[in-house]
Amino acid sequence: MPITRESAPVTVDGFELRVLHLPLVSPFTTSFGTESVREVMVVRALTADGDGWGEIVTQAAPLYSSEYTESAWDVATRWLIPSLLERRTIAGEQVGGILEPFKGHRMVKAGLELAVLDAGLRAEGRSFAEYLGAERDRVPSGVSVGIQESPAALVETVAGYLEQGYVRIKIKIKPGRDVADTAAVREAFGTIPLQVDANSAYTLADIEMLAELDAFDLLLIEQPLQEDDIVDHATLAGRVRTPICLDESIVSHKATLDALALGAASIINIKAGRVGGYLEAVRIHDTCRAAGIPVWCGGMLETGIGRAANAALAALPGFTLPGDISASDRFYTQDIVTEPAVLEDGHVRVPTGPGLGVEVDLAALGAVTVAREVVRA
Ligand code: SMG
Ligand code: MG
Repeated sequence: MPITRESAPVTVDGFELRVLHLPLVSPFTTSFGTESVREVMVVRALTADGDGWGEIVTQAAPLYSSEYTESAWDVATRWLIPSLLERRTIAGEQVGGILEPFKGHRMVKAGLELAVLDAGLRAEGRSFAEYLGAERDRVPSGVSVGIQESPAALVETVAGYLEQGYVRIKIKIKPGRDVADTAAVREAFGTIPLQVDANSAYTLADIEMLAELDAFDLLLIEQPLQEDDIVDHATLAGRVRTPICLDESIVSHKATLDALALGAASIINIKAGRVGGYLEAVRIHDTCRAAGIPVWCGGMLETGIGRAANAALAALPGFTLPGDISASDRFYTQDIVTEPAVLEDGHVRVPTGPGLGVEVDLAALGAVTVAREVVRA
C-alpha cells in the first residue's frame, strides 16, 4: 500500500535565498574538476507559523549537471518563487505540481519544495523522517573519496576514513586514474565494501578498460558514461560483470523506469536535488523497491540542512546500500546547523525533531553568506 503523505499547508509571505561559500577541509577532486570551497544555496520559506529551510545543491559551475548558482538564482527569483507566492497558501505536496510547467531546474525545485515541507511539518510538530516513512533511526555511512595525487596518497586517505569507521568507500575515477587506483585500495584493505564513481568520464570506446574493473569485486560502478547515454549504459551492462549504477542519468521517476526497462542499470543512486525533490525521490524508491532494485542515497556535499533530509530519506526500507551520507566534518569545519551530523559506530543518526530536526545556526550562516535576497508576496 503506498503511503499517503500530507503535510500542513502554510501561508508563505516570502522566500529568502542565500548563496553560501563553505571552505572544504580538503580539496575534492572528481573527473570534472577540483573544489576547495563549496558554493551552494539555501532557501528559507517565511511564514506566519514559522520558517522552513531547504537546500539547493547546485555548484558554482555547470560541471556535474547543467544547473549552477546563477541559473538557480535567476529561475528561482524570476519564475519559480513568484509562481509559488501567487498561490500563497501551499502544502509541500503541491509544490511539484505548481512548478511543473517550468522545464528542468530540478535542484531549485527540490530546495523550494523542501523549504515548504519543512515549514509545514515544523508547524505540525512532525518529523520529516516520519513523514517520508523512515523505518530506521540511523543509517550506515559511506564516504566519497576524491581523486588524490597518487594511488599511494589515495590509500593513505582511505585509511583515515576507515579508521574513523566509515562502512563503505567510494573512490572517484577518471581516465588514467582508474585501474591502478582501484587496485591499490583493494590490495591495501582486502574485502572492504568498495565502489567507484566516474561522473560520466568514459565512452563505449573504453569498454575493455571498464571490464578490467571486474577483477576488483566492486559493489558497483557509478555513472561511467554520459548523462544521456542510457542505451550505451545498457550495452556496457551486458559486457561487464560489475553492476552499473546510474547517478546523473536519473533525473526523474520516468528516467528511472526507462533505465530499468532498457537494462541500463541494476542499482540506482537517488539524489533528491537531481530528481526535483524528496517526494520524487520517494517515488523512485518505491518503484525500485517493488522491482527488487537496490537504491542508495547520493550526496552533494550538503550542509546540515540537506544532510538531515538525506538521512531521513535513506532511512526508508529500500535503501539497502550505504549512502554518501558522511559526518559533516568530512567536508566542513563549521557547518550551518547547531548539531551537525556525526559518525557513531559507522552510522549517522536520523533526526527526530519537528521538520528536518536541525536548527540553523544563524550566526554561522551569516558568516558564510555571500549573497542574500528576500522575494516577498
Ligand atoms: O556529499 O559525500 C558527498 C559527496 C558525494 O561524490 C559525491 N557526489 O557524483 O556522486 C557524485 C558526487 C557529486 C558531487 S559534485 C558537487
Ligand atoms: Mg556520482
